[in-house]
Amino acid sequence: MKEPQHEALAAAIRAGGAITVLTGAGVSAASGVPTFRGQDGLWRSFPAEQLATAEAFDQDPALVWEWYAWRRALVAAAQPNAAHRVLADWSCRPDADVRIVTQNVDDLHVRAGTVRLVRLHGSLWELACRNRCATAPPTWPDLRVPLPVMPPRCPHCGGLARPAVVWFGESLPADALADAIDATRCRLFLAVGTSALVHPAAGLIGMAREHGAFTVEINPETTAASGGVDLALTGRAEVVLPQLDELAFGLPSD
Ligand code: BJW
Repeated sequence: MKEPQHEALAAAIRAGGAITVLTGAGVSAASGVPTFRGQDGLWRSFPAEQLATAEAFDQDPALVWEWYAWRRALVAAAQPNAAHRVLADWSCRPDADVRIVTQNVDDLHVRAGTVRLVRLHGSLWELACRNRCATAPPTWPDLRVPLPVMPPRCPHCGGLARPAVVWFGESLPADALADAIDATRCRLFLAVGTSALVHPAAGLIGMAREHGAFTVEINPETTAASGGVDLALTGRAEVVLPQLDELAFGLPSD
């Protein structure tokens, strides 16, 4: 990758200053985690929009939990890929001001060692009481695969537990959204592996541009964001990010 635009982007990454990277499901594709809206994204022919809602859960908690149990097993067996590792390295550079804002709930950024990570849509590895009972904490970790009881129960009130993720129609965690909006005040904003269809996350790209950031998309496909960014790089995250890393810092990250 020696095109002038890649060299220029690598130079901008090397130059430092505030850099924010918004990630989506495409970043985990090379780890074997299906995207939501890709050809492999359907689970038993259900689009995510039909399962990732409180209404779907209340109608058929066993079905929705089956989807999450399948995804938890798949992610537990997966490993962070080269894209996660490069972003983790950037976030750890002592001279860097790099924040990663992710829509992903798989926690592969966490497992890659990312610091300054904002998780907009929660985590597959945390549960919450569906009834929001007074005695349960807002969320609690549960890494067990498989879960011993399906659907899992709230240990405090005995009612149903739910995955602590953000479903359609639900508000994002206020602190995470505030951190993400704050991160749009940056010099360089990269949107990697997201279809940019789901709001408010998708709106962060335009917000960053309004704040004067140079905005870049990295995606093998054209997306809802492609026309509105300063530079759209066509390619897979696990290929393009290591290339940029090598151009910027000289050493392959693997
Ligand atoms: C690769 C690759 C490789 C493949 N390398 N790339 C404004 C306008 C319109 C609607 C709304 C709006 N504001 C709010 C809404 C409503 C709604 C919404 O956005 N709807 C749209 C679908 C129209 N948003 C909400 O309800 C949000 N809540 C909210 O705003 O509350 C206030 C409110 C409520 C009601 C009305 C108004 C305001 C909550 C959104 C929660 C999203 N939750 C999910 C599920 C999380 C839990 C779970 O995982 O089960 O989050 S949905 C799903 O989509 C998941 C993802 O994080 C999210 C984004 O998907 P992502 O990451 O972009 O994945 P894909 O599959 O779409 O794309 C993958 C991309 O990767 C593709 O482009 C590939 O090409 C690419 N790719 N291989 C790089 N190797």
